[in-house]
Amino acid sequence: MDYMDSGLKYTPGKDKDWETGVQFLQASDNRKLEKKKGPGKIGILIGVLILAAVIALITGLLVWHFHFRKNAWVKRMYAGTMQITNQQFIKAYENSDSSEFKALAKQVKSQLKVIYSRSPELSKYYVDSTVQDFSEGSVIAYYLSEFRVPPGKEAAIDNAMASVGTLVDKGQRFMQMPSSSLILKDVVSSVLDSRMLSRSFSNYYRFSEHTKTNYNGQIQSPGFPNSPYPPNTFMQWQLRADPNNNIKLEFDTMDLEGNCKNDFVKVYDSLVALESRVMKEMCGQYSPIDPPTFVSSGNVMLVTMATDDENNYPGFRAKVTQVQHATTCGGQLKGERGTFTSPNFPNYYPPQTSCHWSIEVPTGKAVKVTFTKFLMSEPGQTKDCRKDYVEINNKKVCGEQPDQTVVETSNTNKMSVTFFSDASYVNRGFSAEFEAIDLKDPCPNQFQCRNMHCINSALKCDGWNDCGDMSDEINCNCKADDISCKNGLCKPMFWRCDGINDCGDGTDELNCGGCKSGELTCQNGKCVSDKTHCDGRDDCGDGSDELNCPKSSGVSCTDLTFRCKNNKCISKVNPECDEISDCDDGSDEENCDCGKTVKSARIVGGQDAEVGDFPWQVSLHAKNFGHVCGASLISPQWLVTAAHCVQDDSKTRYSQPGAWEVYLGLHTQRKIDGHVVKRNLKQIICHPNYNEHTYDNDIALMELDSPVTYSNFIKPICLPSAQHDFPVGNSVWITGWGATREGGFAATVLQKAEVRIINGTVCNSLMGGQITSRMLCAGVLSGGVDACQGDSGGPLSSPAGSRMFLAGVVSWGDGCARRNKPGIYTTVTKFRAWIKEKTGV
Ligand SMILES: *[C@@H]1O[C@H](CO)[C@@H](O)[C@H](O)[C@H]1NC(C)=O
Ligand SMILES: [Ca+2]
Repeated sequence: MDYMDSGLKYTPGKDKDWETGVQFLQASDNRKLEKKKGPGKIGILIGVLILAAVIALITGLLVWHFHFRKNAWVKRMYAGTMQITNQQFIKAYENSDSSEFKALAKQVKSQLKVIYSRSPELSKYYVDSTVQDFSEGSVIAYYLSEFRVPPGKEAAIDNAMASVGTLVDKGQRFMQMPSSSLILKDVVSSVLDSRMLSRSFSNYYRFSEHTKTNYNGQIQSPGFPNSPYPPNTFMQWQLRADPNNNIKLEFDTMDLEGNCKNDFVKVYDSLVALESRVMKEMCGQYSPIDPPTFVSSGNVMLVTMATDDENNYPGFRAKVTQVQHATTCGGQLKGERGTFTSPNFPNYYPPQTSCHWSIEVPTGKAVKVTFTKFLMSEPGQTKDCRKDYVEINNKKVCGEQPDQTVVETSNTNKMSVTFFSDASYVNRGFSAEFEAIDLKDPCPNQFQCRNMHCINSALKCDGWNDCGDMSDEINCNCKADDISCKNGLCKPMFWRCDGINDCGDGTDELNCGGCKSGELTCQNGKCVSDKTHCDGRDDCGDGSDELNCPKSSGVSCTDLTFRCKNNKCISKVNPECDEISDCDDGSDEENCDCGKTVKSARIVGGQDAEVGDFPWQVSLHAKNFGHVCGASLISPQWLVTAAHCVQDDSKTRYSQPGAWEVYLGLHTQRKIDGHVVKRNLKQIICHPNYNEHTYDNDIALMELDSPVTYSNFIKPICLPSAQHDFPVGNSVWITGWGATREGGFAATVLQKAEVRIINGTVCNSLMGGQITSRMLCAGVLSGGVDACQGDSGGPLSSPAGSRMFLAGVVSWGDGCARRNKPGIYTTVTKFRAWIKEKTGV
C-alpha cells in the first residue's frame, strides 16, 4: 500500500501504533490506487518533489522519534464536520479519487490548520487531518484530525476541540481573508471512540452504498448469514441518499456478542464517526420481531462495526432505503379525543427534529393528554432535560417514563405539545392520547389522583400505588388483612418480613425475629455470632454460617453447599452457570446453554411479554379443545409442568400422552407462525406423591416424541441445583395465557407479571397453614387489576446474572397471582434429584 496516496503522508510504517492510524485514515479503496497508471512527465516532477518531501519527513521523523516517542505522547484522533457555505456540491465530490475532491480536500486541510493555529493548545500538538468525504448542503465536509498529546493534556485538547467552532467564527469575523477561502459554518468535532483505534485490528473494510428512490440497498456484516463475522476487524458502511431525502436503515437481524466492549455496531447521523452525531450503539441480540429502524436527519448515515478476537456471532443485516425528507411534523389536532406520536414511532425518531402540536377541544372543556408510551432516555441526559424532551404545559419531560404515568391537563380548551430531539442519540419516542374533559368533574364516577389520573374508586386504599403518585394510598384506614404502616400507608400483608421496606418507614419489617447487630441470622432462624462466619465450624446447625466464604472450594459438604461433579463442595451460593468457574473440575459451568433470551426491544405493552422473552414457555393444548396449561422446556426433549394438569377427569384422560398437543415458540394463541414448533408426547411422568387435595408435590414431567432444535424462540430454562437459593423478597416473573382448565385461555398474547417471593412463614399464616416446604409463595408487584397471568404448569422464572432459573411451577387454584392473594408455586429445587433421575437432565 502506498501511504503517500492513501493516508497520512508523513506516517512511517514501522510503528505499530501509527500503522493503525494509517489504516483507519485510509481514504479510499486500495485496489483503485494500485491500478493507477505509471508516472508521466508531471508524474516524475511530482515524484522528485515527493522524494524531497520524504527526505524532509524522514529527518523530521527521526527528530520526532527521539524527541516525542521518549515521552510517550499519546495519539488523539478527532472526527469533525463542517459546512462550507460558499461552495456547491458536485457529483465528483463523492469520489475521493477525483481531482475535484482532492482540490477541495486540500483547501479544507489548509483551513483546518489555520483554525487550529488560533489556539495555542491545538497548534502545539496538531499533526494533520484527512478529509474523508463530502456531502450536499452547500458542501458538508467530514474529516479526521490527529494530535499527539503529552499525557495528562488530553482533557485540555478535548475542551479546545469542543469549542473549535468559536475559533472559526473569530477568524471569519475579525481577520482579513483571501477571497478564495472557504466560508465555514457549524464546525463540530469530538474525540474518536477509542475502541475504534484498537491496536488489535488486523482487517479494515470500507463500503459505500448510494440508495435511490425505488431501490432497496442492503448492508450486512461480512459472512452473514452463513458464517460468523470476522475477528479483529473494523468495518464501516457509508450510506448516501439523494438530496432532500433521509436514509432509513432497517435492521432485520442484529446478533452480536453481548458485551459492547468487545464487539459493537454504531450508527451515526454523519459520514464520519463523530461522537456528537452518534444515534445508537448496539451489541448483543435484538428481538427480530421488533427490530430497530433508524432515520437520518440529512442524506447521509454511517454504520461502524468493530470486533475483537473471539466470540464471533452471526452479525447483522439491514435494509437501506431513502425516504422523502418530512419538512413538518406535528400539526393541528381537533375534536373530543385523538392520538399522536413522535416521528416514526414505534421506530426510532430522527435526530435534530422538532415537532409542534396544537390541540383544541370543544369550548368549555379542557384538554387532558396521557402518554401511553414514553421512551426518550439517552446517555448524558440531565434532570432538566437538556437533550431530547417533550414540552407540555411549559414543563419539560424526558428520559423513560412508565406507561400512562405522564398526564397533563390544561385550564383552557387548548394545549400545545412540542417534541425535540438533539443531534445525538435517538430512542423510540412517545405515543399519546388527548381527550376533552370537564374541568369541574374530570373523573366521572372514578377517583381522581393528584396527577390527574382517574382510577376505579375500589382501588383507593388497597395497598397498591394505582395512581403512580401514591395519592390513592394516603389518608387511609387500612383493612384488617393489610399492614398499617406508621406513616399512614396500607400494604398487603404478604410483604411483611421479606427484607424489603415496603412501607417506606420500615413498619413492615419490624418484629420479624431478626438477630441483634453483631449477630448472623442463620437460614433456620437461629442467631449466632458474626465471628462464626466462615470459621470452618457449623454453628447454625444447617451450615448457613459457612456459605459464601473467601475460601470457596473444598469446604465440608452440607445441605446448603453446591456439590461439584468430583463430589467436592463449594461455599459460594448459586455458583451454577454464573460464568465463573468455581469447581476445580468446572462442573458448575457445565450444561449452561439455558435461560438466555434475546435483547428485548421494550416497546410492546405493559403486561404483554415480548416475542422471545420467555422462549422456554410452552403451551399445552388438550386435543380438540385448545390451550389449558403451561409448561417449561428444560432440554430438547423434556418439559416440566404441574401434576394437577395431568389428572384425568370424567371426560378426558389428561394423564395420557395422546390427550395433548405441545406448542413451543408460541407467542400468540391461534397464530402459528414459522417460529412455532408442534410436538406430540411420548410419555408423562406425574410425581408419585402428588396430593390432589393439598396440591403437595404438584409437579410432572413430559417427554416430547422427538427433540426440538433451539432457536431464538425456543430455548430451555436453567434448572436450579437442589441447593439453589431464591431469597425472599426477590423479584421473579410469571408468564402464561391466563388459562384455566375449565375456561380456555383468557389472553391471546403471552402475558407476564413481575412477582415477589413472599416469606414462607407469613404466607403460611395468610393461607391458613396450607403451605408445605415444597411450595413457595409469590405476590404480584405491580398494582394492575388484570395482573392474573400465570397458567397452571407454567414457569416461575427467576433472573440471575444474564440467565433465568426455574424457581417454581405455577400450582394453585387457577394459577393466578391475584392482588392481595399470593400465588402458590411448586418449589423446583426440592425435586431436582427426581427430575435428574427421570429425565437425565
Ligand atoms: C419470615 O418471617 C418471620 C416472622 O414472621 C421471620 O422470623 C423470618 O426471619 C422471615 N424469614 C425470612 C427469610 O426473612
Ligand atoms: Ca416488606
